[in-house]
Amino acid sequence: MPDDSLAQLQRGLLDLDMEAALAAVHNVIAGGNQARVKEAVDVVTRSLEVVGKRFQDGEWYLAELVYAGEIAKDVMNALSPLMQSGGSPSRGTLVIGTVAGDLHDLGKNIVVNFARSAGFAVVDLGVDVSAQKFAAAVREHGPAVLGMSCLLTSTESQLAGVIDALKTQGLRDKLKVVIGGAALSERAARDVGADAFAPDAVTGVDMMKKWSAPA
Ligand code: B1M
Repeated sequence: MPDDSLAQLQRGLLDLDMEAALAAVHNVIAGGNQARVKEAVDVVTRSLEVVGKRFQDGEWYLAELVYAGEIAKDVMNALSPLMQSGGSPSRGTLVIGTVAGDLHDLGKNIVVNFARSAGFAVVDLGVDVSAQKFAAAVREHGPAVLGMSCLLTSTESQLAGVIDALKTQGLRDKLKVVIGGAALSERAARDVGADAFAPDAVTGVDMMKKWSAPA
């Protein structure tokens, strides 16, 4: 019988059916196939684009956006252990968080999982992280890379605030800064003085690998 778990996962997310989505993801996990795990992450990402479009077009309201986010979070939490298949950290440290005022974390969490899997020690500061908290974590952990996630146009200015705080404290030259998230672009990276914009988690972690010592 063909395995339609990924189609079922997509239907679960877009029909707001938590039970169906979780049953589908558990089938994927039970299969133990790493490539299918990556495909499942892609299905979640693509489905959330549809969710965002429905919200933007007024077809769905905040309640639906919130619930779709909760389903996606539970699905990603289930997949998370399988996304961290790497060995012991050897590439240095990544400090990462979502900027102040922004509570979106699904994309950041994917970056965290991929980075751990690639051998980075990751310090995840969570969401709604102030410039001072980013700077304090950089001072404390001395990372090779600082990653910031930002999904809201209204919080884009926070990125420059963090980089200013790093400069003021003499920390900016000691690390690379990468930004990512739906609100951003390469232009945003140039404008705020980041080293790079990552359109997706794989590209972001590939950049980090190039910047850091080889594993
Ligand atoms: Co909100 N939301 N949301 N939301 N939400 C967006 C972002 C929006 C585009 C939807 C829309 O209108 N089309 C819109 C922002 C518009 C704008 O500012 N331009 C929006 C809005 C308006 C809002 C609220 C203001 C709604 C309201 O309250 N009226 C509110 C804000 C709350 C707040 O943060 N203060 C809000 C709330 C929420 C939920 C909490 C309900 C939920 C988030 C749940 C959670 O994250 N735990 C949610 C969701 C789910 C979305 C959408 C639908 C999906 C986001 C997502 O997780 N995508 C989103 C629509 C969209 O993005 N098209 C939307 C999947 C994820 C894997 O992708 O995060 O882009 P993404 O990450 C990718 C890459 O961008 C990249 O790698 C990831 C994987 O490849 N990446 C990095 C991300 N960070 C990176 C960091 C890196 C490198 C790469 O290095 C550091």
